[in-house]
Amino acid sequence: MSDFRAAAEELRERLRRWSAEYYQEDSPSVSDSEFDRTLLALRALEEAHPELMTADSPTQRVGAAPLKGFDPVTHRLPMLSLDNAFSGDDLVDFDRRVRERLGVPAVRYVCEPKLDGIAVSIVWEEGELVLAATRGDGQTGEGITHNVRSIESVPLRLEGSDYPAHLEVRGEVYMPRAGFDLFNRRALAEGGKPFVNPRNAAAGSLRQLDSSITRRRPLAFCAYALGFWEGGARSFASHSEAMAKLSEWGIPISDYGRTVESIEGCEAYYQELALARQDLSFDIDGIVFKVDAFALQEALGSVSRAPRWAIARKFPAQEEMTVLREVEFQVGRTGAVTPVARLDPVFVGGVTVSNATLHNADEIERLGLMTGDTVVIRRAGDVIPQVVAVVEERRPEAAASIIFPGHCPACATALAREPGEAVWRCEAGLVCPAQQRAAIAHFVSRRAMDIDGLGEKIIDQLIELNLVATVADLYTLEAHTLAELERFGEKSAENLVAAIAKSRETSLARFIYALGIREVGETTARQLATYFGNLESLIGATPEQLQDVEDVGPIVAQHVVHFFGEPANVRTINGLLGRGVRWPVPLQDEGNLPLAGQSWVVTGKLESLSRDDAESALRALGAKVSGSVSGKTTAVVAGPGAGSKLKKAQSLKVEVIDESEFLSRLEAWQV
Ligand code: 9MJ
Repeated sequence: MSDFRAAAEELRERLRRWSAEYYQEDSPSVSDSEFDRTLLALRALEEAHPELMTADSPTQRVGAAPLKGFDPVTHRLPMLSLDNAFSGDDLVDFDRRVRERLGVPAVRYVCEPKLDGIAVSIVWEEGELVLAATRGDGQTGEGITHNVRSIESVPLRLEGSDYPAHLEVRGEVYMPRAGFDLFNRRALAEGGKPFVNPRNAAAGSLRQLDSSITRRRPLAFCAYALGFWEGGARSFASHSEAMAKLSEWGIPISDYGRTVESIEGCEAYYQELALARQDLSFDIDGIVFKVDAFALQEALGSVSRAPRWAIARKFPAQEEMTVLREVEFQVGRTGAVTPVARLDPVFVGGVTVSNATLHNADEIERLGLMTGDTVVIRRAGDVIPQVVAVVEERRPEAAASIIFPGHCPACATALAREPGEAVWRCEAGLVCPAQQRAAIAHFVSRRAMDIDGLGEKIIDQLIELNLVATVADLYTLEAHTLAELERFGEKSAENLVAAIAKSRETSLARFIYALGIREVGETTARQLATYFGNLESLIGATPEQLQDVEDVGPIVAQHVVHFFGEPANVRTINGLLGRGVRWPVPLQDEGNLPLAGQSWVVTGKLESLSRDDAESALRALGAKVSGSVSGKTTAVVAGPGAGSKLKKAQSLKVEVIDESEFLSRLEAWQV
């Protein structure tokens, strides 16, 4: 028994310490999910042993006690927090409870992104902003009127005239991502301490006693609830109606709010936003679902901390903390030396991460990183994991400085750095085994020559045994030689030879991309292929001619000229052509293609074909496919989950079509 008591007290102590770091110091030393897990553990313990419950347990509180230095503000209605759902099943349970209590077959819900900032209450009297406060412990918050007044998007005076005499609105103050990046860059440049994430940045900015500091922070506000209101002729039947009204009065509301007729709509909305999440201009950590009708909200009521009529479904955490064990220095295809963080494995953004790129020496310095440090890892969507911050409070005694090597770790050539560049390079070229290996790995990769079955381990063996020195040598490999390699059987040797043979039939664009010319990615390779039409013209092109190609500037032109000026590269190309690598000569004049001269954008998730395939189809029809919407965009193909690109298209009045319309047009164009 006393063991449980001691365990509960220890969990409470830990949570109190973390709460203070989070709410008072805006500098948490644990991730949100670690905090949530600990809180859940304590709650489970208290539920199983109710005699252990204490009145001041962190499980009984909504947020934090008011900070000193700010006037306390008592909320006329308590400011509640939200219960969490962590799965689709939790959401279905929520809906079932709601329907059973109300005795109805289906409920209309409002869906809203859950902003990751800090909750505030703002009061307008006769249309004038008179008071703003944080949530605090839900009953009493901190008066932060001056600070909220300094936020641009908060109206000091309401528009229109039909607002209640006393209007309290609740919402979130948050820092949009762009502002956060800018703010942190500035803080670092001025020798200050960056914030770990936009939420802490917003909280820290709002809790400034000096509102001129708040004014300089890029904060925004979004309303999501009515608080206490009275006076005037208005009444509101539903949340969605109230939000629309707030917007008319000039109060910012979410652009992404939507009403749905049942829980199935909630699930679809969740999936849509989960996809669009990474393209939003602000951080969200989940979706909030609310019963729309106020009469039904009232009938459902609240429990101590949270309303019964709302729930927040959290996304899997995108940030976690883990320990940096060591830094390895990898030499890439172009000789660039990249530091790679080796981490204690951590589950973040839906996958287990044990490596993260550190980009370059400047980045290590910017982060102030040492081995042994606890670091914040972020993995958003399918973006590669990043180390975004160091938790200095957790630095162990034995932490060690990270020393960037002066020589290539693969061939010992002294590293060089061009003026103004962040990257250190090994300039040994294909003499360096690391670059040789990377060049071959790139050449065979799926989007280049697409040779299946040639992993890095096999490439290493081929180089070591002197079977392959350049990519042209791949086409001389025979099955019986390959069968001798480690972990290779006759069958896999034959498969690899067949895959190599098949790759001989390629396209000019893939071939150019596969060569691995610096700064020539897939798009540039495609543009070069389209513009020059054949390899001879490209090899003979002058820098001026190259710069006539879209997106090719002086630097890329220089890299191309330099590449073809290297006799070794020309020898390799001749070797490839001599061994049968070829591509079809374009038959059709580009200008006659149905979408010639048009620019298209594909966004969101498509059902019956991948985004890549949709883009390839458009290109084959002569269109240029772009990653961003502008006034020059001809049309946008938008699937579910389309976010900022769709909005931009709508605001620019660019034509937007859905997948089924796109498919029927494809059919029409292809005849
Ligand atoms: C956030 N954080 O975006 C609520 N919230 O409603 C939204 N929070 C909320 N609603 C009632 N969209 C209590 C909290």
